[in-house]
Amino acid sequence: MSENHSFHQIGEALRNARRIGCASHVRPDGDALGSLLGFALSMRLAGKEVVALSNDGVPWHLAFLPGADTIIKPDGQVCDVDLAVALDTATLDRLGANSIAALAKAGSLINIDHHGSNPGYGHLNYIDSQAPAVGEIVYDLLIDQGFPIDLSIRENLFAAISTDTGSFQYSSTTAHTHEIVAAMMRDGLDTARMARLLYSQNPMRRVDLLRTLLNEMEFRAEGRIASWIYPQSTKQRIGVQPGDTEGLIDNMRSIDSVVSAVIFEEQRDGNIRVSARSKDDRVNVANVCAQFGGGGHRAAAGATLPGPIATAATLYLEALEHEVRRTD
Ligand SMILES: [Mn+2]
Repeated sequence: MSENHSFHQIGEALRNARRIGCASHVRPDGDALGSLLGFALSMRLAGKEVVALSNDGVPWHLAFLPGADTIIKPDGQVCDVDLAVALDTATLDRLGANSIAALAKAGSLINIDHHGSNPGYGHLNYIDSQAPAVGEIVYDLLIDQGFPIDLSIRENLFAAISTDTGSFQYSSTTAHTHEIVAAMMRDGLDTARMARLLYSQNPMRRVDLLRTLLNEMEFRAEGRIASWIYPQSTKQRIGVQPGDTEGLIDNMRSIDSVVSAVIFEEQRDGNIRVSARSKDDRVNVANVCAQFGGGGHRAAAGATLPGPIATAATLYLEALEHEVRRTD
């Protein structure tokens, strides 16, 4: 991994830019869109023309984020920008083909991320694998470089930090994380309101999905591994929307015997998307996912395997059980 550039170097590049195109990863989560919007809104307040891109648009559960209506779902057209910024995106291709095409005219690329596997694909890179959320890095950057922060920016950065820390439960959460939130609260952020918008707006079909998961999940390795097979047929029966699976895996992760939880999700193209979690520091799901060409964090990682789904699940679970049994 290349050496990080300083906040000052990144700040200089941002100050010198006229039109900034920013984007985060495909299938966006709270950190992807919260850090994207927190950053984009600040740059707009700083007088920049800003295009905020999300290759897969905005899922229903994050549409309440302030400024979410200004996010553009690119259609393959090139944007007139002189500087590109990638947020929360471990590899360039994770921006998505249309976002990459949209940013093709940018003279340089800033890469701000917290995935340890990020190779440093930007001209300027700031990768902090200790940061629990990119929203935290964006907050520190904006403060350090004196960029504007208003309430809508605080709300987006809180959404980013709250979701990527599992509501401040994961071991990645630090005193600094809480200090940032405390500072934002002193400046008017209503965290209870944000928590309600983030976590208490489940549509009934998501309850149906959870019911199905609880009925169908399976255990192995003395209950230390919980897994669920999630085929297209289940999606169609329930009428699942993008974003409905967000946080679903935590219901398996929360079981006392479970150290690792995994969901096998059949994509429309027949490939199987694996989402894995670990709550034991000795069990590294990023390593297991890397065996299948994926990656991520020790405690939260993913990979894509070819179908059929039962074969993919068998292969992955064998590797995961091996990783779990290493701790015996
Ligand atoms: Mn993230």
